[in-house]
Amino acid sequence: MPEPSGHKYKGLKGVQARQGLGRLRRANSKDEARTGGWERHHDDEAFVESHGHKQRTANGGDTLLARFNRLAGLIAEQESGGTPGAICGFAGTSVQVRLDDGTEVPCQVRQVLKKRISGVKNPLCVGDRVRIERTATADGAAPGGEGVITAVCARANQLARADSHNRALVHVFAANLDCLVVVSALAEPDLKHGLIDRYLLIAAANDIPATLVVTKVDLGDPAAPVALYRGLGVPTFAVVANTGGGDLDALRDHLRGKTCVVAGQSGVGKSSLINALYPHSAARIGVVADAGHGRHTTTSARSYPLEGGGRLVDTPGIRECAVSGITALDAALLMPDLAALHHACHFADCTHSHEPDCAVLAAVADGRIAASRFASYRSIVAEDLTEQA
Ligand SMILES: Nc1nc2c(ncn2[C@@H]2O[C@H](COP(=O)(O)OP(=O)(O)OP(=O)(O)O)[C@@H](O)[C@H]2O)c(=O)[nH]1
Ligand SMILES: [Mg+2]
Ligand SMILES: [Zn+2]
Repeated sequence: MPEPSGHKYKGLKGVQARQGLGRLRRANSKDEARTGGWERHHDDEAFVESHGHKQRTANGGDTLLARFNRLAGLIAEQESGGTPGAICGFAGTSVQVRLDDGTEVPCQVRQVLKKRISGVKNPLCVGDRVRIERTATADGAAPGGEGVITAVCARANQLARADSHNRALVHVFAANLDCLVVVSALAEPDLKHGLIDRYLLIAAANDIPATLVVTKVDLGDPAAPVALYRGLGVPTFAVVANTGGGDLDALRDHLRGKTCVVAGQSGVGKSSLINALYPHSAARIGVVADAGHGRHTTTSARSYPLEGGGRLVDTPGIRECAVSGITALDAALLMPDLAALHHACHFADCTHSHEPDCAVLAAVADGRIAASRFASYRSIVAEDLTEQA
């Protein structure tokens, strides 16, 4: 179903395009129908029933996130004790929690907490800040080893995606991310604007700041892509990942202390990059292990500490690069170069395809918007977003 046309987006004029959907939503908070769909979930039947087909056209992670944060707030009011930590992985039925002193404790999730956040398939994910209580060991020794998660904190953001086989399902892969590091080789394999632009859009839609790393710059001149993406406000670094050249030191400084997810096509040099950046980190194990075959062995996310602070989250969720859960209009508003001209189009809900007096089409024609960016937008709309309409 197409969105009704009208003035609903007029309030977005002048809103900076670097914003994620969450903030766009808040600027548009009256528009309830649009915020319903992303949180639709297969075990949330009541919600599905009450909202009907409208959800198919709605989008974004904000409602799921808002609901999670509401529940987390309620729980926190009653569960103030315990030791704070963050979820760093899953092992069988236990959740690995890393305490602030670095100790890792395998934990169970308190039953009542599980119940309260029902309606979400995977209520807790890597990156969640939690509180735990230590459970005494069987031999009566001091508490240690095992614990129970009693409360979870509100999330700053989350990396979520509609299931590729069932668009009604939402998977949350990781929470509280500071950076999505998009890795693309200049050559071998060729730089793919479509892939970079998709990852940047996924980051924007999930409210996660993105950084671009162009690898293999020993094989050519990265000036054009570096200028393009820096011009879009994306911190961009040109490196030789395998021998450690280029902007590698600047990249390490940029990432210091951040919790990152690294994304990119096979063979672009992700493992080489992590090796070069963090030669002594356990992070190498997870990311290096996926080289070549065996990439399906990692089924759940895991986070690793990095030298100099920060964490690297290894999640299979980022390997599939398709935009989902947003409309064409959202996509245009989340791409800063298109969004900057959106207000100048004749129609407030212009999709920049066939409309008269379209400022975006005019800018593509005279080169103010890069042809590659507009091609990405069109292909995202045509290939990624149509099935959800
Ligand atoms: N010339 C050149 N080769 C590189 C560079 N970075 C990585 N390579 C080579 O590219 C190949 C792939 O690098 P990997 O680090 O395994 O790539 P990856 O992204 O981890 O690949 P997957 O694990 O399959 O996803 C290796 O042979 C590297 O030595 C670079 O900056 N320049
Ligand atoms: Mg690798
Ligand atoms: Zn337009």
